[in-house]
Amino acid sequence: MTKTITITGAGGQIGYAMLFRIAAGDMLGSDEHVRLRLLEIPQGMGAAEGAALELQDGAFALLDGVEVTDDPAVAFDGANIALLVGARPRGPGMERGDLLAANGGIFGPQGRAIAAHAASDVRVAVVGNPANTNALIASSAADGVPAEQFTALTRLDENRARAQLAQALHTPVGAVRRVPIWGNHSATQFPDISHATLDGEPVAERLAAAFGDVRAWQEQTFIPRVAKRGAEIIEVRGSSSVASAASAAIDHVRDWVHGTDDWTSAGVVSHGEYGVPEGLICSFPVRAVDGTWRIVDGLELDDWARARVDASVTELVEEREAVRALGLI
Ligand code: NAX
Repeated sequence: MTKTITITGAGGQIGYAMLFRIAAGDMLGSDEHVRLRLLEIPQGMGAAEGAALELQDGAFALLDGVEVTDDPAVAFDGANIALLVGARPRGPGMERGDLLAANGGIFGPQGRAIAAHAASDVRVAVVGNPANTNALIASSAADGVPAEQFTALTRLDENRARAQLAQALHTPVGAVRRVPIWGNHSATQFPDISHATLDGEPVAERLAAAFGDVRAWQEQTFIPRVAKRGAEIIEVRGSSSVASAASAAIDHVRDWVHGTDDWTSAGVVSHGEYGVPEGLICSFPVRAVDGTWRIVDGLELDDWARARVDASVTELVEEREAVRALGLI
């Protein structure tokens, strides 16, 4: 049966980078037909309509239709997958409260439209920043939809972390696994290499041989490089991460639907795991089993790692308090 995929902000950069890969089957597989619903605001409609024309010209065998709309009720009708990419960027002089309020005005109504119109099995992945708290706002507004169906993208951070670790170990990235992101998709995130493996073997000794003081390397080089990679891309490319973000969003949904053979990372609702307050959308090490994210349990966090996780979780708590004070959740 054809799957309905809704992409918000589809006329933007990340939208443009993901549409053609989804139509080609990179997300749901080469035997799954898709119908795309592109949601934009009036100013973005032209770009989305142009992308729809190009999708038509791609003659994708798996693409059963494309619809462009500025009406969330139409966009989310029957949606099985919703990629919430469109968000309000931080403008000059905008405080964090202003940013959260502006995004609440987007993600609250979208959450309500999802509850009213999407398929009951809808899987929502929020890309638009601040992604974790936007996902929380949408989930809170989506009465009757289990919070487990709302997630925030931290896969780009994980992919960056795995790639940096692979580079440090002079190895192809595919061999490096178990580098989860904990916390918020922000500069406070904690990319954790303490469980990392290379071809299934722990990397600790190799890192010690390469860097001596591995903790110092993590603190001074690895973590800042990963957490500030977005800024580095802007500096070098002159524009924010686009294709890598689209690719990570596709990885996230593909794994969620088809399952994982090892850990990955996703912002998912906390039920109190690892002491993270219940209800926050927090990034954890996860596996996808039977179409559901499961937080990897029983991992040891030493005092240093615990402090890193706590710092990022504190930021998430503050964001939640701010949106609560604004009446957005
Ligand atoms: P663009 O500004 O190119 O595109 C955003 C699009 O969203 C625009 O076309 C705009 O018209 C549309 N839009 C705005 N409000 C909307 C609404 N209410 N309904 C539907 N569409 C709406 O930004 P782009 O580079 O595509 O980035 C999109 C978002 O991804 C940003 O919030 C960005 O910060 C975030 N990112 C998140 C990442 C992650 O890992 N979670 C990484 C990449 C990226 O920074």
